[in-house]
Amino acid sequence: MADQQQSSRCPAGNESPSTPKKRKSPTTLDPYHGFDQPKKKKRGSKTQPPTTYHGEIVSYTQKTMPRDLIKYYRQRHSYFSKYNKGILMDREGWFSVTPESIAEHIAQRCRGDVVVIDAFCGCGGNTIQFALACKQVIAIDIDPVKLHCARHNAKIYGVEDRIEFIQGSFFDLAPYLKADIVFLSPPWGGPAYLHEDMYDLKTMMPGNGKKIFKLAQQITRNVIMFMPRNTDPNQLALLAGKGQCCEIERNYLAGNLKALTVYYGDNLPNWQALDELMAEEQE
Ligand code: MGP
Ligand code: SAH
Repeated sequence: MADQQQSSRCPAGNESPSTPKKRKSPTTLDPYHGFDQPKKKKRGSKTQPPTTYHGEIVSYTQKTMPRDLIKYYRQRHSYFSKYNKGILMDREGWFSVTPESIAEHIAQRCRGDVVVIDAFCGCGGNTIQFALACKQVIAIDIDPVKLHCARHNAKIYGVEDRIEFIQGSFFDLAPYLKADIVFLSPPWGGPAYLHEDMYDLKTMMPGNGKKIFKLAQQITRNVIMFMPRNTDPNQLALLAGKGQCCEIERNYLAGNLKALTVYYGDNLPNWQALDELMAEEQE
């Protein structure tokens, strides 16, 4: 079945249809610091040691993949169509990456001469698609391992020259940034986000979803949030503010609901772009 995106246009306040692994804070701004080249294969040894960066495995195989992440490994080509070209992802990257067709759809809704901040870029699933559709991307991640993977993956897609990678916390960097659109896909607290019937924005890590949204709104009113599929839609609508609209889009992959994307702002939702894109996607 083809990937589908469903949208609901909902006024604020109305009923609408619809912990990341802690790492020591980085001591250097050089995302290549500590890069461990894969060791040369010893004569007679059968298995190649995995590629690591700062001691983290960034290149898993079916054999080295932890059992709890095997379901993600099976979906590898839906995350990156160029997976076989040497895509790198660390453990958290595997269960957080936005599937390529969904990332492409979101980016195409923003396409044009615009600068986009990907405030929590991870291994680059969204960053790469924004770079393919938009003028420039500012890709931020607190974790140097993620930035290393994202930069490497962007090279595979030939878009690294349109991305400025910044290592740091979005909370610290936000007051200094300018852009037309801010995209937010923060950690949801790991795959356990589905344990609750309804995901509460307040439990979003780091901090609180509302706080992250308000910070992004100080950069631009055009904010996109990538959210768990079980998020309370009322909470999402209320973020838009009294009398304001937002759009809650359900993102499907092969018929399975994967996530919600919420569009807020003066230029988003862009209904005309959405209508054009839906027509293109149905062709
Ligand atoms: P999932 O529900 O953990 O896995 O994540 P799966 O196998 O796709 O779902 P299943 O129910 O079909 O088995 C679904 C999607 O949500 C992932 O592909 C990611 O795009 C996104 N996602 C998941 N997590 C845990 C996070 C997260 O912490 N942060 C962000 N930004 N995205 C996440
Ligand atoms: N959209 C991404 C996945 C994002 S996962 C993709 O498609 O690949 C969320 C990311 O937020 C993780 O990589 C984590 O390292 C990062 N992160 C956590 N706290 C952060 C902070 N305070 N500032 C910036 N990035 C942060």
